[in-house]
Amino acid sequence: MIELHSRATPNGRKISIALEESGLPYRVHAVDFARQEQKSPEFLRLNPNGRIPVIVDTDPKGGDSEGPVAVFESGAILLYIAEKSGRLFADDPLARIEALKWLFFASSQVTHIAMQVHWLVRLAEQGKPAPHLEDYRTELRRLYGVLDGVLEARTWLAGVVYSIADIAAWTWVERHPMHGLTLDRFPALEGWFRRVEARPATRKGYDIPPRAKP
Ligand SMILES: N[C@@H](CCC(=O)N[C@@H](CS)C(=O)NCC(=O)O)C(=O)O
Repeated sequence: MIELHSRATPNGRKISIALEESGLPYRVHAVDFARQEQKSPEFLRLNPNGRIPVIVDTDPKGGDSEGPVAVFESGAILLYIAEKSGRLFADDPLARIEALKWLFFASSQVTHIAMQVHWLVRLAEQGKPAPHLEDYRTELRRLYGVLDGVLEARTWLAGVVYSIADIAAWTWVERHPMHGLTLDRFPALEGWFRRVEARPATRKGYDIPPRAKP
């Protein structure tokens, strides 16, 4: 069984969406940021970086480990889910490299620049200084252009197979309205965005764990 410790944020959603796609059984543990549960000693034993998402596989197969395995960093968790389920990743070695290229691009470039924009927009909303917000927005728009370029000739980021690379990029592109951006100038990206959005697993995984009603 996979135990998912998460929250419905862009990085957390990557994992709930991938788990829904994978068909693997899992149980959800909502992490309460208001109570700083992600910084508790118990959580830090799972992820010393004190951030969600984290999974604990109580029944890992392969490797030398006999006990549960904890995995943190959304990109590593996505790979773990793809390997364990045999889904969301191509079989052919070259196609796997193609998926890895875009998984790393999404997990590093897109995720980190989008996170900068996210936090700066939040600061601006609170009336606080948000230095270099426009610079980060410009860079995020440039990254949208890179995604748009590759998607002009393909259905999914890695080619014909829907993969963990698509999920890793989608949850951050999904925040474009909050980030003050549109997809209007990126028709291929917009088409891909709608295709991922329409998948039943995306719809279901998006609200896992459900946000507490205010
Ligand atoms: N590089 C990490 C980033 C994880 C991350 O930043 N998670 C955020 C939520 S989206 C978090 O836990 N924030 C709470 C905190 O920083 O205390 C990953 O991809 O898993």
